[in-house]
Amino acid sequence: MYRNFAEEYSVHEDARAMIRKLKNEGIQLVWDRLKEQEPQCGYCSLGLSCRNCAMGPCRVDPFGEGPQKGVCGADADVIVARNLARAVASGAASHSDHGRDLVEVLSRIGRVDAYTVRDVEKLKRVAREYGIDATKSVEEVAFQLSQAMFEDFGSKKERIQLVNRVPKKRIEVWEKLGIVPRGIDREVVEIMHRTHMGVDNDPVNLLLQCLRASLADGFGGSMIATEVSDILFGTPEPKKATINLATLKESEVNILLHGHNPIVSDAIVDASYDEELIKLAKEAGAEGINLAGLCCTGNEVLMRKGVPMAGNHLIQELVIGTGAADVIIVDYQCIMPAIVDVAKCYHTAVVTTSPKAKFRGATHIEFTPENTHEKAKEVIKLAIERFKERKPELIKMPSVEPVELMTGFSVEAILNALGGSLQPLLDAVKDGRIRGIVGSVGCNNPKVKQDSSHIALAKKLIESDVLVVDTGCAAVADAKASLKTPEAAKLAGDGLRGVCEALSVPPVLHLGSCVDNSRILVALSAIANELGVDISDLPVAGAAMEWYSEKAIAIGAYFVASGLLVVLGVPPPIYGSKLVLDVLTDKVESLTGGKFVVEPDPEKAAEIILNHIEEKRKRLGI
Ligand code: SF4
Ligand code: MSK
Repeated sequence: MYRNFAEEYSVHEDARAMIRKLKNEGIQLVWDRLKEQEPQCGYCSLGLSCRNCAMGPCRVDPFGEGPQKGVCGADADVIVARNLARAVASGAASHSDHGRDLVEVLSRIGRVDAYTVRDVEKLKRVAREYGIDATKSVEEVAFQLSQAMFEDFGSKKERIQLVNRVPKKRIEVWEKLGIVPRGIDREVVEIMHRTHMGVDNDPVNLLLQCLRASLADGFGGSMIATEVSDILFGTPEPKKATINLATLKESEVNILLHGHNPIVSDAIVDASYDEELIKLAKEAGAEGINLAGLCCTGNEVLMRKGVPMAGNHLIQELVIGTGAADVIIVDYQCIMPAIVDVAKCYHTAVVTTSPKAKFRGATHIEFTPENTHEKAKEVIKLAIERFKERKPELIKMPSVEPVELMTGFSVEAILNALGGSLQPLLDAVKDGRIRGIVGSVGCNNPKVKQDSSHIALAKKLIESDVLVVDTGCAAVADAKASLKTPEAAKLAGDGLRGVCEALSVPPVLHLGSCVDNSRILVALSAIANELGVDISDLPVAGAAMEWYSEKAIAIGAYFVASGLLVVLGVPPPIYGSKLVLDVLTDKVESLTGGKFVVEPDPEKAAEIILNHIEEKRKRLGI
């Protein structure tokens, strides 16, 4: 009998129950594959391997005994910086291509019936920022805004539009460093050019381009994704919902919504109310149609529609193990190819929807803005068919109750909760009831016990009167630990507790998905503008304790470029270069006011953040 590692892999009983079940059924999981990979390549972990050309692949010996240069002559500093830059490019490209897909839908408003503008006020507000006459028809304004946003992706502009939201002082910092993003695609392409053999061989120059491309993500691709999602699907408002694997209902047809972009999932939510489909489900023996989210697509529909959330990144294989997941419909990003293999052991259909994200062994049902209604119904019908094929002997739901949470804290919703002005929040920060604000973001990584670091960090911070705002998988982790209910205020220090109780809000606010980290940038820019200071002066920080994705590197980089201290709980592959490490964890602070700190221990990470916040408070004289 092999050892079952469930308790070591996750802090949650729903996950542990499924790990035990799947292991007993002999199914390989992400943690098994990690073990198979160990020991992982030391050169790659340090960032010291390069395969950018056919003279290589090359490696630099970190102990100074073997080769110190690649075949072309690139040394450790250049190789590490180039690798990091390519990771930032990939992360920025992922968020931004997601944003572009939304702009494409925006450009078709009035020409396709599946989509409409649900927040006209926001459409007009954002259009005015782009210098568009917002008095025209909704269709015309939507079209013009889409065209203006497409321009942000190109290479004709000197600066993308939404960077103008930051304080003037911040723009000046970026101008001085030559890192104002000019075009979203342009900055990503320029990284790919500069990291080709024989182009940019100055590691510091490469790192500056990393910051520029990351800003093109934060204030470009990601911010556009958030703004257009709000325009099309509604700006989130506070609402209650439930979370964990118990949100799946054994008696209903279960459809999991996985990936990142709300374009498809929003249509599935609408179709799930279709009387005829509900009737079909009942004829098949189900009590109804139940939806549950995974990862950031889950966050999108949770924030806007209160759709229950099954879990975050490391739950995606486990959810299939309930034996009650009839369809997992995916768009793109963070979808492990392994789910197709796990699904084969059950009756579950994995449905891919995007021409740019196909999986071998999955059912491909391609969604376009023109066919969305019809395809959404097709997916639900497929789920009903699969429901009939369930294998009762393989069904086992975890014996836990769904956890309640409060979600929907867009910047607009936070302002509403504050009575329309930032002043009450600023007063609480000034008088010390709230010591500071921390954005806890990013993924799960099987190298970290699932959710343990996210939760420990959030608890320590709120206990110390620091307001936590979270997104992505970190947000899901905190919600499962019941930190997103107004009652969780009793875990906070006296000051934060008083503020939360007065406003009836949780001490950990859910701001949304990964692209919604742009909401944090918007909020911090507004606070800094209100106080007449730079973002880097604020008592704020970021943390990505369990990150795995290149997107998280891009997010961390745009936080640092914006002047924030960012704690990473998983070491990035930069330790092969003293210079790169030194720049990113120290020297960059004198340039942007922000820097990275690598600290896997959440207690120590919290200490570092709290000291940083107190230091900033002292300098602000508050
Ligand atoms: Fe080797 Fe240089 Fe080619 Fe990289 S670019 S693989 S270091 S020769
Ligand atoms: S889904 S990027 S695992 S947060 Fe955005 Fe989660 Fe990280 Fe994907």
